[in-house]
Amino acid sequence: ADTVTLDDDGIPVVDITAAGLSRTPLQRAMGLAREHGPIFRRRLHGRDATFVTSLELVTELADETRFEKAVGPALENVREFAADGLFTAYNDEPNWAKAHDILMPAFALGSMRTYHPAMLAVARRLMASWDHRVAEGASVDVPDDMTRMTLDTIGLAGFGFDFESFGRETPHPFVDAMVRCLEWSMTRLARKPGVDYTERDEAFRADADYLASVVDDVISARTASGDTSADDLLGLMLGAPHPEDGTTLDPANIRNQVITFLIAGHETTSGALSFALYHLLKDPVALRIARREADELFGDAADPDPSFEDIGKLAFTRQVLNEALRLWPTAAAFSRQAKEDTTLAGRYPVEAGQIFTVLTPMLHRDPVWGDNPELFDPARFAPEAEAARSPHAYKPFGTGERACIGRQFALHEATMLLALLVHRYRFEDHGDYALTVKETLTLKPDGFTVRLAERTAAD
Ligand code: MNH
Repeated sequence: ADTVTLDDDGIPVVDITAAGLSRTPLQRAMGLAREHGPIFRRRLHGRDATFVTSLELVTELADETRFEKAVGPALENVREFAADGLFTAYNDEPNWAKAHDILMPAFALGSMRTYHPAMLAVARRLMASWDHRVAEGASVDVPDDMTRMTLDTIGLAGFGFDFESFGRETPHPFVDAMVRCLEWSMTRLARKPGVDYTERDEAFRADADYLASVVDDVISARTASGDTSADDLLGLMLGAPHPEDGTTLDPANIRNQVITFLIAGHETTSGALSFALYHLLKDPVALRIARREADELFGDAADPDPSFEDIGKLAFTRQVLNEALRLWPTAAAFSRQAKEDTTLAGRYPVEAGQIFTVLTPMLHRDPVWGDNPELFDPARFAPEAEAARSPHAYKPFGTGERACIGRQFALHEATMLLALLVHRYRFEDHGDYALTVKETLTLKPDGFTVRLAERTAAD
């Protein structure tokens, strides 16, 4: 049983040491928020983490004059294998601003146009694989295949490197090693004092070394080709001078960036697509609207050939993704620290450096979302509805200067794939799937399979 006390400021302190951290710490924290309110401290083996969930508090934490990104305990663990890569760099680490400035052009709108053909090519790989499944009457493992798709996409679009995930029975070993490294980062938070974790740490080190060896393959494939003209992510990392001081990234940092982008560039998008398909499977009305939108764009084409501009027309499909990321933001927490002594919500004194972790799925269930926040409803992201709501009510990509750099990349890739899939297939909920969410630092539907059929005139 948890022990609950109040600290001097009236914030509930929930000691969960007796029960320990479950295999689903994020969902456990969601439960604590439901019970103890919009701000609470979770205490585990004497270590505290402060979680916040309300629009009121997050609006303040998003104020960049008073708060900034914190590399919280979980990201400190990720630093063990991503070091000063963009995601895990400290704000004041010079390589953050340097890499940010050098890599920003790769995420401008014009760059999405250059990634579009690779994204479409990989979407077609997925459909070719699914067409075989249709012919066999077999089901597909949705998160596994979404991971194949997003890994191949970031590999090809960002690095000109082909993971060939659809040619494999099981996911590329990069994925398994990465998942174990993320799991290690998550479970390390739950360690009990006095227990020997050497074996786990050695296994982690072996996985991290393997990830680094894949990174070396990716880099040497490019350097061996002698191609220095590519303006993709890797081209910028290897050769682009900083716009102001003309320096380039150093080799150690390049490795950290490659590993960061290979992971950040596919793992969360894969989960987002999986949750979106799950919700479409369970919501025939939304599926019908998404399908009509895709049909209007693609007509009867057996193999549609969407242009870059076409994807911008898939407004409802984009709303489906937004809504899936509302209920299950796949990078489900981010942390903020005070830049100076301040007060939160006019009543909680805060010391400089103090860290708060935003529990995004609960922010996304704040009363601002109405009285049925659990309901999947893409209409919440109709333009009028969005305009009427605070921008701080929705933070699946984090906030401020350190928000997600790959947001447009993810949304372009995912919107296109979702539209192609609803255009091509009928989905059968053959196992009457009940959602369980698996946590490996990021979120994915666990054991989610569907059976596919070709669409008929009646669909
Ligand atoms: Mn992404 C930062 C969520 C797709 C690369 N990303 C973040 C943050 C969130 C996030 C949340 C902020 C973390 C923090 O404040 O500590 N990202 C997502 C989600 C998706 C996603 C939910 C897909 C859906 N991200 C992508 C893709 C890429 C990418 C795709 C690359 C191609 N993300 C990053 C990088 C950062 C980041 C790099 C760190 C940016 C910075 O700190 O400068």
